[in-house]
Amino acid sequence: MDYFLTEEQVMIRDLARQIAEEKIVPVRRELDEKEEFPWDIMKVIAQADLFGLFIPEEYGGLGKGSFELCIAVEELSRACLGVSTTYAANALGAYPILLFGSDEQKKKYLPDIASGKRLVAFGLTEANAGSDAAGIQTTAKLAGNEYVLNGTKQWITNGGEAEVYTIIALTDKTKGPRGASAFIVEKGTPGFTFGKKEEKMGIRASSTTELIFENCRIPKENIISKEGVGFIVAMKTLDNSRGGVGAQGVGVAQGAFDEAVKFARQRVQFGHPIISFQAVQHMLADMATDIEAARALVYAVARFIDSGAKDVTKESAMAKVFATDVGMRVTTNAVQVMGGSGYMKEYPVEKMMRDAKILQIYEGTNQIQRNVIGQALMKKQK
Ligand code: COS
Repeated sequence: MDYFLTEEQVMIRDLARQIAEEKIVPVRRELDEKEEFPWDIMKVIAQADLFGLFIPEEYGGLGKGSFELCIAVEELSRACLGVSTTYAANALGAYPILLFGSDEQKKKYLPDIASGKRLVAFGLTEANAGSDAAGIQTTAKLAGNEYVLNGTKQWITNGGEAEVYTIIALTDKTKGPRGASAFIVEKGTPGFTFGKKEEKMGIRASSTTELIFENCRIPKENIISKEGVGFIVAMKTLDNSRGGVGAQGVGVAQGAFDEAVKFARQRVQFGHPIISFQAVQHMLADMATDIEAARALVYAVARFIDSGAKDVTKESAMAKVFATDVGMRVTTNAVQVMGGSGYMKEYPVEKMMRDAKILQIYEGTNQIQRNVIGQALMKKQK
């Protein structure tokens, strides 16, 4: 379907598609098997200027928005969710600075993020604070001109590989979410180390580690905004990034669908290509419809975010939940259409199905997204 992209948006899409086809597809299986971080591909993405898409020009970016970011994420996700997660998590890590950072912080960090010189990661989740994000226990105590951080963040995408970390920690333990604050912590700061790299079912090219803070002292100026607004920083960050997770769902679904159609045209059973059987056609028809509906919603929400709308919480949750459920459903059905072949590593759809599962879990489970949508509906009724 024609989404009336501008010439520039078509260029971004084509560039991301070219990187996906030429640089990612040939190595995705190996990256998955070896759990290898895709540094070579990150360098290509940096050279193509795609890290700076959503960063304002005054801070070295291209000055585009969520929409362009979603287009790039979708194309990379068509080839490999492990790679696209690495790329998209960088935006997630940058949003706290972009949305709430001071001009000095933006000047200091955003140009390197835009150029791809430094990767960023976002640290909110902890062992006992996943869906219950307000339950974090990591603390940041002011001591003179420094904050002292203690605690452990869990399952942090780009952990160990990123140079810059945006971290949510409690400056006042008695106040719950209102006692949380956001900080910038650089790799190499004494007292800041990484746990082991997690072994995952999917997105195995991406890095996932613990972040361990033991009396880690950072300059007072590294607080983002001010004490007490860390939870808002985290929630607004997620409001901005969840559409991108939706774009990952669209991309992986499209990638798996393309494989399923190609296979169904070639595979002959009972004397006919299996695509000629109505049972297969119906599955493919549902997959195609799902993908188009998900894409339309993700694009609409990304444009809504870029319009500067104040409250996008409900809509970004809708894009995330719908498009990632589509991602799971379509990849699962692509395996089904391809039968035994779909289950084999020789074809990419088994990896796509494994990869897609995380989309229903990270950046807030799809059950939490439904809570968020429900809460918003309740508020509107008041
Ligand atoms: N924008 C601005 N403020 C928000 C907000 C948003 N999107 N969502 C919540 N808040 C505010 C609330 O208004 C409330 O403020 P007050 O204390 O001033 O009233 C505060 O934050 C706490 O909100 P709430 O009471 O809804 O928090 P809960 O403890 O019930 O938790 C959340 C609900 C939103 C945290 C939960 O539904 C959620 O999203 N969990 C998933 C977290 C997540 O995505 N983790 C992934 C980690 S990053 S990969």
